[in-house]
Amino acid sequence: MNGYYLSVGSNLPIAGRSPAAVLQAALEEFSRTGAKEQGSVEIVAVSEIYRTPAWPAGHGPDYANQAWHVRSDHSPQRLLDRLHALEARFERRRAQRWRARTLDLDIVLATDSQGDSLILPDRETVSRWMALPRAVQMRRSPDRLILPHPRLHERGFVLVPLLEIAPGIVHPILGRTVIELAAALPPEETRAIRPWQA
Ligand code: A4P
Ligand code: MG
Repeated sequence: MNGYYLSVGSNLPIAGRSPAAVLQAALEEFSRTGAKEQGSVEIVAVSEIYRTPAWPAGHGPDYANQAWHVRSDHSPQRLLDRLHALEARFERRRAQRWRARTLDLDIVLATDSQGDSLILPDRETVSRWMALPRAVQMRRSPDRLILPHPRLHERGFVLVPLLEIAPGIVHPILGRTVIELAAALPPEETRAIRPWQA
């Protein structure tokens, strides 16, 4: 069994449902279809839903963001395929990088059955994606699964929810825990993040 930590986000309503309601519906659908498909998927923990300003600043309405911890015997690629199918059921359209979206499901960290963090496809490739300058990030997106997610350590909207459910998980390239990564963020990355209901 692998452990998967997902960062889930939405900043467009569907059929009158708010982004937070979209995340709740996606979680229900994910648990329901998990039971029907081959291989098991178990939801271990789910964070609060947070309201986060769109990143980069000015790219659309606030997001609802949440972290999910899932245990599964799916390979990382098989799980990602399922997440893409779920995004499609929630009317996700892929057009331009970082544009507003109804549902985005990213795998940000994965652990093997021993609890050790996975690196995919290899350390060198992940390090290269992590080092990509901002202007190039905007133009290029990976055509294969990269783990940990190359931008995980930079983003308040990922780390704040993750902190609730995975504080001690170690980033296998940076050698730092989620607590340490969150503490190292510049204050402006987290200042405006608050619980969705507040
Ligand atoms: N891919 C590679 N590695 C992964 C991974 N670990 N998890 C591939 C998920 N997908 C991965 O992703 C592009 C390609 O990356 C896919 O083909 C997949 O196989 P995508 O979901 O089609 O495109 P995207 O969502 O634009 O890219 P990505 O990387 O998910 O975007 P970001 O960088 O995560 O930005 N602001 C706030 N406040 N909250 C947000 O949630 N999200 C984004 C999305 C921008 N701004 C945001 C938020
Ligand atoms: Mg994505």
